[in-house]
Amino acid sequence: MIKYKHALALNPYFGDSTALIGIFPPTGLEYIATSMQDLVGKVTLLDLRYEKAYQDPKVLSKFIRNEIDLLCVSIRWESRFEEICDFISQLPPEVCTVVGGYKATEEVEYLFDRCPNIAMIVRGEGEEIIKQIVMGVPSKDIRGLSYRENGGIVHNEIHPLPDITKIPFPDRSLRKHDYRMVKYGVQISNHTFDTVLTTRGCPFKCKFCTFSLNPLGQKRSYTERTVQSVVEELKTVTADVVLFSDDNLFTNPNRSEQLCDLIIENKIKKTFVVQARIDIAQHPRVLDKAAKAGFKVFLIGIESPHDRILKQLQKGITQQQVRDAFAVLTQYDFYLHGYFIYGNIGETEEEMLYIPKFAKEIKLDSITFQKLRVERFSPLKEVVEETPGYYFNRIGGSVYSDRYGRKELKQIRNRIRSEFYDLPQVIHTIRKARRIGLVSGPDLANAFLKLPVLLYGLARRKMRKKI
Ligand code: B12
Ligand code: SF4
Repeated sequence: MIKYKHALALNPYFGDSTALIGIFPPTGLEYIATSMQDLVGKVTLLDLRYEKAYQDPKVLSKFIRNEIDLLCVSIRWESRFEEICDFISQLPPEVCTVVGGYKATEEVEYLFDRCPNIAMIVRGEGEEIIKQIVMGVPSKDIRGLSYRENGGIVHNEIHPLPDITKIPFPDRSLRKHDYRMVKYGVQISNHTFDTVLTTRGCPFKCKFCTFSLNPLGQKRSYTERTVQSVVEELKTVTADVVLFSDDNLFTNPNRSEQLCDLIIENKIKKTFVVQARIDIAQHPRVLDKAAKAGFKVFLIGIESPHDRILKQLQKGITQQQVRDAFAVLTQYDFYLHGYFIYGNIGETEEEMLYIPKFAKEIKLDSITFQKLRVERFSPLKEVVEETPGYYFNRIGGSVYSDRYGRKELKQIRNRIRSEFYDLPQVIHTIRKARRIGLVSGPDLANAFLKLPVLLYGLARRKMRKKI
């Protein structure tokens, strides 16, 4: 007997902030929709970024009232959290509403309080939990579930992490559209985008990072899918560009090599984007194969050019190792993007401003740099709390110090940006992106023609931030 006739899996995010750029599908929600699809009458997957009419909660509520008996919402980001709460609160209270996701797991009590229509919150990885919900297992027997009962909230014990070798990969046929790079309503590239997740967890223990800590503070054990199943999934992907959204695709270089071999053997022709550590430079054979298999963009966590700070962050690398790694990586025609953190404990302005110089010395094509942040379970939280003069205003927020407050760090950020992204660098970046096929000539011409719309969107966003 099927308990729910029609479940709606809803990605509630839309809008035009950086965090909401519509480029990648909601991977976690797609895993959930796929896991429950054989156990309910029908699943509809709705990504509000692409559903203008349903961005109006009244229109969406009408659809839900008419069609839906189980509403499943994914809340993943800190960004826009309050707007998402407002939006969910306006949806029909009579329809059973389950939410899950990284941010939902961090904010269980708050969400129940803020959104009276939420009936259940799934904490952590939800594939097995949602199956039990739709099969009608009593709430008290579902581990990982928080739910309302007799006017109170019950939190069941934690669910064991699911075995990712047994979880079905996202069923792309549930989607209604392709994912494209759209910014302020302007399509930046003709390419279509997708994500594939081949492992979960990361064995490293960098102090600032909560990637491999699930939002319950548990270390997510590093687990691999078989490379064969990854290739089976890739065969269902129609997008031109695929992000391997693993924390680090090269944690196990032998496996990465096998994956490249299989991609080549199966003639899968895509542009692959990967998140990596510099350690991959020690495996030139894997890099050769990665280049052949279509790996073109490497997103690499460098974090700092300074050994003292790298040590403090427990990154497990040194400046010299970064230099040696880039001497190897720049031999390939990869697009190399580096992530940095500034505003670290004890870091001086001069040290922060070395980031753009260093990034140019090692020949990075582009960089992003973020202020040091403290997450709920980040090991760094204690260090900040114990260091005189350093503080943070909220969990998930930036770390400031008496010497470097919001204003000072903003000025430093602007200087890092302008020193790295000078005109020659911008020209280099665009040329490289074009040469390796990330953007085409017509894409650039189109973006240029739509420049006024892009600038207007940017200005509106800045205004909104100031308010
Ligand atoms: C890949 C990735 C990205 C990709 C996006 C991929 C995508 N598909 O959207 C990119 C590179 C674009 C990205 C960007 C950003 N990211 Co990111 N990203 C990740 C990463 C590494 C993996 C996410 C993932 O695919 N996980 C695997 C899936 C299966 O897990 P999941 O999403 O958590 O879903 C499971 C559960 O949460 C739950 N679940 C989820 N939804 C629902 C719904 C229901 C109904 C139920 C029952 C269950 C459920 O079940 C799912 C299946 O197990 C995570 C870290 C991590 N290891 O999780 C950070 C992470 C999610 N990102 C984070 C951040 C901050 C960002 C940025 C804001 C960074 C920035 N400053 O620009 C941007 C903004 C993204 C945006 N909205 O556009 C934070 C979020 C923290 C927070 N509370 O806000 C994380 C947790 C990293 C961290 N600890 O800092 N990111
Ligand atoms: S920064 Fe990268 S390598 Fe370090 S723990 Fe996080 S995901 Fe792993």
